[in-house]
Amino acid sequence: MQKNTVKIDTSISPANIEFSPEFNVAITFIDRHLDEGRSEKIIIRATSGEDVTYGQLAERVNQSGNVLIKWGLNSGDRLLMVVKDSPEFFYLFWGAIKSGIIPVPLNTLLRSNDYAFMIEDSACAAVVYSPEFRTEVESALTQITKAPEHSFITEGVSGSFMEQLKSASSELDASPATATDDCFWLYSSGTTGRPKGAVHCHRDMVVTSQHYGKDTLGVTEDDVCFSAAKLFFAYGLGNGMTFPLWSGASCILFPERPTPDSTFDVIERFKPTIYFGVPTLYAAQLQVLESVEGTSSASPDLSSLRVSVSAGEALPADILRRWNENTGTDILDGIGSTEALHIFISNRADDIKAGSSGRIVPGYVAKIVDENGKEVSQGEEGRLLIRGDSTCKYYWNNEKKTMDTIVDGWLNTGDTYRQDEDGYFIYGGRSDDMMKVGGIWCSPFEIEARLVEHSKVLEAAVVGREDDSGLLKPEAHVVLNNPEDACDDTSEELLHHCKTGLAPYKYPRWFHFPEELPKTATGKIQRFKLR
Ligand code: 3UK
Repeated sequence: MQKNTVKIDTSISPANIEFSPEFNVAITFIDRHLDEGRSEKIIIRATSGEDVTYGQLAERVNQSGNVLIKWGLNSGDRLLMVVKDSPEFFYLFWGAIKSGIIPVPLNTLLRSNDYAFMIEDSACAAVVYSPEFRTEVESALTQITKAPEHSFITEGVSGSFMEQLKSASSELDASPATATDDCFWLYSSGTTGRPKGAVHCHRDMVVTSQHYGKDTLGVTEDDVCFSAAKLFFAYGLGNGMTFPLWSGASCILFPERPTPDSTFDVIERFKPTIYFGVPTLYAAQLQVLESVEGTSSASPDLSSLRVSVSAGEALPADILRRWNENTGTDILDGIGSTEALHIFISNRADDIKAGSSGRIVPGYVAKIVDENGKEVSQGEEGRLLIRGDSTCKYYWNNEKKTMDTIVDGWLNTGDTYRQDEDGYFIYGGRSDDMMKVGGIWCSPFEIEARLVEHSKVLEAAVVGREDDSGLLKPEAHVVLNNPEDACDDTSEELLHHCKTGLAPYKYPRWFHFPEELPKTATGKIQRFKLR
């Protein structure tokens, strides 16, 4: 087989994917399109107004790789990216991979102490960030003892990455790699401890894009993908970047906060065929759709959509039903994870069961086991383990978590599942205390830790409680030093305290002020009693 190529045999299911012995994934995702005649086709439509063709993308990826090399980055070095959804994200990510540098896209909603941890944990050679995230990133850089050698702003200042890119050479040879060499990382949140860097290899994006993107979702060259979930999430990275690239399709990049109004506006203006959201956003969008019904305001025009996708947390059956009623199209719920890179159990356009996560995606194997690791019988709940060729090899710098999570090639999802009588997978909650809020990890311990920093708080317990749409949100039970402080003003004060110290989505939606918390004889808080 020719260097840097991949052979896909779709005559069998799951499709067989064969990699050439030397394989750098940037070639098949970026350079391949020039040989396939797509140079003039638009890959990126940025909502800021900029369009990028496949030809321009390939050229700028090469220029980007050359800038990174000029900065002194070497093969194997980590490049942390705090970058908004924009063409630069593509240039940096693929320019790094093509030159053997490991890009690590980070959640742009985090705070300086989170960034400080990841800068130190990754021992990265450089951090690159959009001007919007300057305050938090620069503050992180001053907090750490050993700052990375380089830090750069993507655009808008003299000497920025984009400025340097313009004068860089557009010739770049791919750094030699194999399909199973380390390629990029994604950080995933932990229950109590710090985020863990999931290390993915060159083949992983091919595997998810083929087995899920093409063979499950049916992305074709004619599709236009719009992901409300940002590129730094594994979910958004597939939806908004690797799936369109793999199929020769296009994507819409929207750097702002996804709200019902902003997402409807993007859909009306850019006419995507596939929309990728999360349950909380679908619930908010439905509120808008249902409130304009019977009024004189026009309903947003969503007629370009052929299908939508939901992931991040379970999609309540009622949201699917109402979306279908309001738009005439379906939402395909599927469960994925950062460790698996994308969705491994999913509904399909021709096979939907509302309230379920669907069936296994071809190319993956699932089993549901009891606490002794023995498979449970059909219908019984247990812990979901999966296997497939896109799962991360290990967590960086964290052997213990790696050993707990990846056992004999099986990935422990940490989720409780059962298979119903028809074989559909039904979500039954987490096996740890973590919760998903708006599809994003939220650790109750982290919110509790912030609450107890407040001078009025003695102790706190945070649990997940379902809102009106059946979606989990944090609820705080706070014991005050002075019980007489219990009032709405204190709730407001604590809310403000959380919103300033934590990522903006990690705040309790409800406050209660009990006199004490339920505890075991040994003093452990009994969260299940609060739930
Ligand atoms: C939960 C779901 C029920 C579940 C993700 C699609 O969410 C993604 O990755 P994360 O690492 O979280 C993984 C965990 O989230 N979850 C995700 N989807 C569902 N629970 N129904 C669902 N449909 O606890 C899982 O273990 O943030 C989603 C694609 C790529 C992803 N990384």
